[in-house]
Amino acid sequence: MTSLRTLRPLGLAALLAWSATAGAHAQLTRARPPAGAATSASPRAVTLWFNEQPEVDFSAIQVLDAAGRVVADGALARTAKPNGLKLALPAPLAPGRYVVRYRILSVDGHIVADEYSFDVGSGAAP
Ligand SMILES: [Cu+2]
Repeated sequence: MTSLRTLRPLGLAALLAWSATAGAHAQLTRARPPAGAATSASPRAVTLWFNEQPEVDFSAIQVLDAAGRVVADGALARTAKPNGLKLALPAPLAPGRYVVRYRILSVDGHIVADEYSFDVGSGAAP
């Protein structure tokens, strides 16, 4: 990325104004497992893709069980495909409902946070 110091003040202001009006926050475009999914077996990882590359060092993904306990929360890896972040699960997930909670830093400096749920095991209690 071009150093901000090389931008003249007017250019920087214009850039920031453009970012604001363009709504340049990162947005979730794809997830595995996806929101609302019912997987027959535990996934090995949770992977989220965005419309731009999040700052991996300033982003977090957590997986919580139905009781709200954090079952996965660790270092993220970039995916081979662009704009993805991957959280490996330390152990297989028992059948049940899980929440994926994420908080990522967009390249425009804004924090984007959201969550969704998925089920492991067919016939998981709602
Ligand atoms: Cu933004």
